[in-house]
Amino acid sequence: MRPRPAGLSRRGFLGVLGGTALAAAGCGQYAGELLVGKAPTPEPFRVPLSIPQVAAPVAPGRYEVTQRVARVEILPGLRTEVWGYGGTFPGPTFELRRGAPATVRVRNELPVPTSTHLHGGVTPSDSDGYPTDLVIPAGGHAGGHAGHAARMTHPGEVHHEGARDYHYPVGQRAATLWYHDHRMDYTAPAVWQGLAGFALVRDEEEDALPLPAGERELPLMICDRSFGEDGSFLYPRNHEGHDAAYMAGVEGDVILVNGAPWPVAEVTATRYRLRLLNACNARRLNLRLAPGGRFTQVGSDDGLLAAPLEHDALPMSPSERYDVVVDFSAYPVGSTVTLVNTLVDGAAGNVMRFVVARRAKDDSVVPKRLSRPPERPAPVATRSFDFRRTDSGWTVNGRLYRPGDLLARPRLGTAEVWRLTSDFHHPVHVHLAHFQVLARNGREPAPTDAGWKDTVDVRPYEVVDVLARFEGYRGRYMLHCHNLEHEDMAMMADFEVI
Ligand SMILES: [Cu+2]
Repeated sequence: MRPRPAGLSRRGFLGVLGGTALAAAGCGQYAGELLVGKAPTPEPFRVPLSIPQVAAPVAPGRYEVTQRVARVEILPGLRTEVWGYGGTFPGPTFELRRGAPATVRVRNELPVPTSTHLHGGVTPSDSDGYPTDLVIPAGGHAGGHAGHAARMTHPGEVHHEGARDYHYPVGQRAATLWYHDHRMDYTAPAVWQGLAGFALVRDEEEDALPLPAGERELPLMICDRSFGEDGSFLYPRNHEGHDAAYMAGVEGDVILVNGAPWPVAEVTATRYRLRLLNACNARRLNLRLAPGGRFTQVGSDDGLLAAPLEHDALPMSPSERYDVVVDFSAYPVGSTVTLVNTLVDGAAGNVMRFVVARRAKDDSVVPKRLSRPPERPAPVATRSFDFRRTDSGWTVNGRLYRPGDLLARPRLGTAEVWRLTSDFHHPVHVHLAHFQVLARNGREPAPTDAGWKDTVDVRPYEVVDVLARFEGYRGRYMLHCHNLEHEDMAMMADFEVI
């Protein structure tokens, strides 16, 4: 391992780290730097898969959730302190319906401020989880917190004391969304500590499809974590800010699905719908089924495809989602099917296992026509966004993020081509605007780029053109790298829909 320079502030990490380490990381499949855990590695495929609880409304269209510290068993026999929505990791799943607005009151009982972003949500600007729009912990704890420096305040910071309401009109198509913390400078450690969950939007178009449902529809949040000897989450952040050894991003050595290490799920020999989410801070995945098999993709980040697509492998950068159907009747009863990540050898190359337990009746079908997604509108402008490490850090168009600095002012109701370029692996996420990938390096995008998306994997020295639709609301939004360490190190930019 490289020696770790001590005590570097967010803006002080430069200079210390030579170009060599980054160059080495950039040319491989690894987006981040591995943090080696100290707890005994659990035996894979022993812990049963669990499905997050569905949030119950307190009144029609109204939810309340409290962010709090909890101690949960993740590694068998050990306790891990998590920061969870509802005290769970993942947080509860919000089942939303198109056309049914929802208000979620988030109460903060954590030792730190928070800001909640509904990822993929077409949300009014003031409920979008802007990084300086903060819920200050109940009891007025607005200062520093254990192990971290006293909190900097940012110009224009907004404070909600103890709790606030987020308003979600839910005017969008059925899709697999997720929510997570989005606070300025601290998103990566807060999400690592557990602040993430699913939000599933459903609609009539989806209801009419005979896709697998009920117990045969599994939301699967995949993330990596490293653990201390006592079972605590390890995270390489020193008292002054980011640890420069992890400038590329933090990768854990234990793979969790819905908060369980390398879990196992019993399935019947029927079709299952898997809603896959890469919720890792920095780790990219390339998912396959072993001993073989195909994924039938029915949806992308932000909704159902027009028609299903077959894939042998699913490349997933942080925050991308794939909505797929796997037909377990293709495997003998009694056999096992393992979801693997082919980008890495060893334990972290496993994700989870399915055991095909018995035959069962299956009325589900994947129809040839799934939905009528919005057409691609004609673009009215082209803009370029370059994601790059410069002498000042991780930048967008050469700039470190400053709240309020606008890089673009697209018009509501129009579409634009956004050209995304990079020097490294940068999963680029755009708030509000859904997009389609038009081209990679001037050529046809990959079959796995299909559909309306909000996050695209921009690989080292790649040029990715996307067509973004600015629909829904005027106001201030952002685009940023969803490698959460890059994001915290200022690889973000604001735009305003006018
Ligand atoms: Cu990045």
